[in-house]
Amino acid sequence: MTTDSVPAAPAGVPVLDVDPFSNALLADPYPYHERLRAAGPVVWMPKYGIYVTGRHEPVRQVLNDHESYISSAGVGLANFSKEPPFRPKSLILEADPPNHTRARTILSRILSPRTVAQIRESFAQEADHLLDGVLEAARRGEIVDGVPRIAEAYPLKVFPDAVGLGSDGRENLLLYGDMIFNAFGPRNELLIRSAEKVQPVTAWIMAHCQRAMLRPGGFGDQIYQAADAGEISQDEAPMLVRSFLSAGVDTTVNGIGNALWCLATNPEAYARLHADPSLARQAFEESLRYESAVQTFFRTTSREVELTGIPMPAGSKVLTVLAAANRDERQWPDPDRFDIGRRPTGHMAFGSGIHGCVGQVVARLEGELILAGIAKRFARIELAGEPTRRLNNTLRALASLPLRLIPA
Ligand code: QZP
Repeated sequence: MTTDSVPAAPAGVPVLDVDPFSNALLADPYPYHERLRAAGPVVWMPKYGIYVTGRHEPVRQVLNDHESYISSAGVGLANFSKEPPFRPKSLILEADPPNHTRARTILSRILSPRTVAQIRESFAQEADHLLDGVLEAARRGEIVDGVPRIAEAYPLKVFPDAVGLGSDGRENLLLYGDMIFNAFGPRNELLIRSAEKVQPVTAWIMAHCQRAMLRPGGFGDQIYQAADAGEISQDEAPMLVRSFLSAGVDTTVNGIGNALWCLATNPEAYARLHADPSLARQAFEESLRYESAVQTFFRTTSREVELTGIPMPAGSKVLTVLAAANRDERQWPDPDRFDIGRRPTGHMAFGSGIHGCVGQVVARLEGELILAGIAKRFARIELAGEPTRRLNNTLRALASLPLRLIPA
């Protein structure tokens, strides 16, 4: 975005002059989130000329009013009615009804609770297999890096298997995820650096959206079956497969990585989980609230609209800070406490409304199975060194998480 395209500060709106996509705020977002919530229900950020909300209630309002706050102008900083999208628009993410509805209907059928019942057994076996290997390493006294060894390994195995991809080249899924989640932010160093490798990665992704690359019966093939049935065109099918490959890996990798970090840094919570592994699902949910993998995304106003009494003109970009809403003291008692005993119903980590995460049943399944499998095998889980972060404009991501896992 060039400086002269940034709108002037509107009268009467609190101003917060920070760069939420700077390395400093991405590395340590919570003090900034507190300032954001304290400054007002909606604030203006002059650096990008955007409205920003970090309180639970206005975030919920924005995400539940898809007519006033549209997605077809992009859910990143870029306004697609003023600049071309960096890649062909997603048929589901960057769409409004009625187009969105057609795509959503297909994906929610493929990712239904019935599907989860069908895949649960194989996902559980894979979790057991992976964690048995980790247990052996722990018995040999090895320090395990929880990021590649668990958080990346598990989703990279089970999800592409379910989509129906072969096993070669899956590292492209992580590179692609890093790029597209950076691309929801400004064209800063992070985006420029992850986009340097974009050409071969995008070529790999698009090639693997073709029907011939997808095992019959898998999630990817089921999209082509929907095209066969006339629900979408044959040209749209690979684009919907692209949504699986865009949204299905980096999100759960970081959801699981962040959950491991929460448990390694909260020994009382881990002790409770170890004593009762049936808390795994709730523990994963609390980690989504406490360390939301997807920290933010945008909407664009379709008309002049008032949010908590603050008028915003048509065509405004509105940043919803999900991670800040998830620690809003107006919504949660003791929000900065990681408490696996709470049921964090209404957290915003999966979004809300018609665009709420369509894959959330699969994400929860993966999180539950990994946390339950760890809880059963290990008496304690401790940091064996300083974790390092992978900064990303949208994701809260770890680069490494050295763990000492003490077998039960
Ligand atoms: C990414 C797509 C948190 C969301 C922005 C994740 C996401 C969802 C969908 C797609 C990509 O359809 O490409």
